Amino acid sequence: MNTSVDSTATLIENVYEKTTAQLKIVRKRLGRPLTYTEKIMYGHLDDPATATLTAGESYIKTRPDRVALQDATAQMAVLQFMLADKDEAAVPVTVHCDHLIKAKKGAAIDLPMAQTENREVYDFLSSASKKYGFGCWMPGAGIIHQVVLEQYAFPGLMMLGTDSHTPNAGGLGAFASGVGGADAVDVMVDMPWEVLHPKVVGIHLTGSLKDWSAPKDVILKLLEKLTCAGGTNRVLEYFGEGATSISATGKSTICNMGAELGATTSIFPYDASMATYMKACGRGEAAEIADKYKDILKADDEVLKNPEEYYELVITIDLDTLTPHVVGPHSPDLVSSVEGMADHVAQGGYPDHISVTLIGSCTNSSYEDMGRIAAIADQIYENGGKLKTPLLISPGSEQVKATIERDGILQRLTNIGATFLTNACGPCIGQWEREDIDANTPNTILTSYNRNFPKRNDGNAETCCFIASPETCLAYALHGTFTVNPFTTPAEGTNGTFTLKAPGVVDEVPQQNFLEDKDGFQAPLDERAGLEVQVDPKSERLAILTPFKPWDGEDFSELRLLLKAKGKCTTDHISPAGPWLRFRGHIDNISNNMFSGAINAFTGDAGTGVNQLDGSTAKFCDIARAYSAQGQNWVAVGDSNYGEGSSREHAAMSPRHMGAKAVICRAFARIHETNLKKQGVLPLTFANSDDYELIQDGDIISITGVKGIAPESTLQASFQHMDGTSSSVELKHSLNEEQIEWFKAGSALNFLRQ
Ligand code: MIC
Ligand code: SF4
Repeated sequence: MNTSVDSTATLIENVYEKTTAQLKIVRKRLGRPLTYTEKIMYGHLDDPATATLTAGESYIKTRPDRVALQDATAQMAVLQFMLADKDEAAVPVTVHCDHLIKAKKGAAIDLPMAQTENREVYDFLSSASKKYGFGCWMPGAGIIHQVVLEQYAFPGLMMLGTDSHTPNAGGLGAFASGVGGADAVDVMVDMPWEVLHPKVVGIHLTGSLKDWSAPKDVILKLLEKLTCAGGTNRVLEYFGEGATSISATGKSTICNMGAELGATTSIFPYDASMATYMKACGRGEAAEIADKYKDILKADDEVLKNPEEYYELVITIDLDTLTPHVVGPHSPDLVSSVEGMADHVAQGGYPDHISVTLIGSCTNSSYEDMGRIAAIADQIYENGGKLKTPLLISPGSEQVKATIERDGILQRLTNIGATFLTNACGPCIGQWEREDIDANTPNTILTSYNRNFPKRNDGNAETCCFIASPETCLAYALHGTFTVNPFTTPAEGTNGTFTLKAPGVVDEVPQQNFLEDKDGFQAPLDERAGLEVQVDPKSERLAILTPFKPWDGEDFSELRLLLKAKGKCTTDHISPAGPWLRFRGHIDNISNNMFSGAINAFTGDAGTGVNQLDGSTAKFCDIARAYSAQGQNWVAVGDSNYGEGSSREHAAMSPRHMGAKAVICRAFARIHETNLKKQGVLPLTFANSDDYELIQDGDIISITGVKGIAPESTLQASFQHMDGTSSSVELKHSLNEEQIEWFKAGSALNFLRQ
């Protein structure tokens, strides 16, 4: 395969022709109308004639069309790909350098600093891209999901990204799913991508957004209805006249944050807004081809007439009456209306003064978003108003940044004091070197990002992060507090007070199209003979991987309990980002962060427990190293929706590297459960969820049934307590036959290399 072919006409035509041919086969088998999600999934099946298609039960194997990797996860993905010994990837692949850039002073200073600081990682990714024929977007070019939207996504595409917000491309009608690096490597080495056949939830949008309400409020409302675990093993498929009324980038905001519900992906059917966007990005040809294949790019008419019959569940959101919302702190499903915010903050005891407002990120940095906040900025500027908080803006890409600069939007925002950060993740992923407050000071920030887990932005557990639409964020920035309703409260201006008006309709896309900026793009090379990947053997940031050991064929006997985590245990709790991002390519060094945010159920403390070898209290990573040094393996116990959040496979690789045999919890989040399976750690759930309560500090655990493990088999665990008593519990797993082979081989990659 020539990997330099990107979203060219040929690739798109090929995808549609294959989808059409495969759907014929599947339709004959099923004899019923299909949702849009099913059309893309079934159009990409590895074996449409025989695949078992039971939503929520069967695993399906599909052949995605492309893969995107971001720098923080690409390092492990590429290191694993190198172990597979291939000359090139089977599908087009792009690498995006976005996560490692720190935000401190603004783009002009921060970007060159990042280029120096992360040089060896960028050299590694750039040299690997050259050797294997990947496209590589260098630092400053933009955030993975925004660049994918601008350059590669199209309706009907199926793609994987090593980042949980990959579903952002659903705003252009793509089935785009976030996965760990090992899943991406499967597709890169020409193996199918296997996933539990998701159930499809229909989200019926009626009416159209009014006044201050924005696409963000649609997904915040859904988070209120479904909560963070509500999308697990589900696809959220939007439809209705409300869906058509939202711009493509607005749709992307909604799909992007479907990740906060744990959804496999989120998707909108093809419509005119998507064609408009692709044309403005210089991809009018993609829209023309999509127009020819309209029928496969939406749900069948029968489905839309009787949605209740064909979707697992239908949720209706009336955009006419939807009001602006704010979520947080610490979880994206803690939802309040703007009207209720003063009470919400008072009841929670959160600081009501907003210290900093941050707008942008992969979620909300479109041309339309920037236009809407510029319309608010004009009112502030013209009335001589002053923001009560600093305003930091992270554009999603150089294309957006250069275009808003050309069109005067950037100036309108700097008029009110906005600082523009690099086109990168920055404060969204703990790469924010804050200078305005001292470490550990309780404070509140407001962002238009997507995640707000503790320490997520500035590494300070005392920072309460709230999330809202860019419009709502800026309105609050004018008042600097949650105690007032920013839409109805007058603010001081030079000639008396003024009250903000909703920004109204602005251009969805620039009238003169986007300024194309491919300066930061290293195109895939066709001539690659003799090229080498650069890794310094003495590096503390990158280390060539050694394959994990295969399973020894025995049941697990006398394992230590490393930790019992209580409550939310996201991948940010298991393997935090921020300063640790620098070790994403070095498995041993990054493992020093393992479980540092996890709350010990026995003490309520984060990141520490008792080392049963000497009774001392220590960091979980140090205890694990001590157990490993004695040849003792261990188990981690978790609560519900364990591993929610990001796709980082480090949250599975570190436990594996440090001696974990199994993780046992009430329920897993999808990506993390797969990551554990891929790396050879058994993900197990309590058959009786209340058995979680039986686990005691210092337990010694033996698990039987590992030897005879088979799809749907159960395992038995005995927890030997320190007081001499013991508890026996039944455990379940969700491994299928092939996944059991991964476990036996020691990892999916070992299995592939056999
Ligand atoms: C995130 O938003 O949490 C991240 C950082 O983009 C992660 C990926 C990572 O940890 O590198 C994600 O969403 O998957
Ligand atoms: Fe980057 Fe934040 Fe988007 Fe993750 S959510 S890709 S860290 S901008």
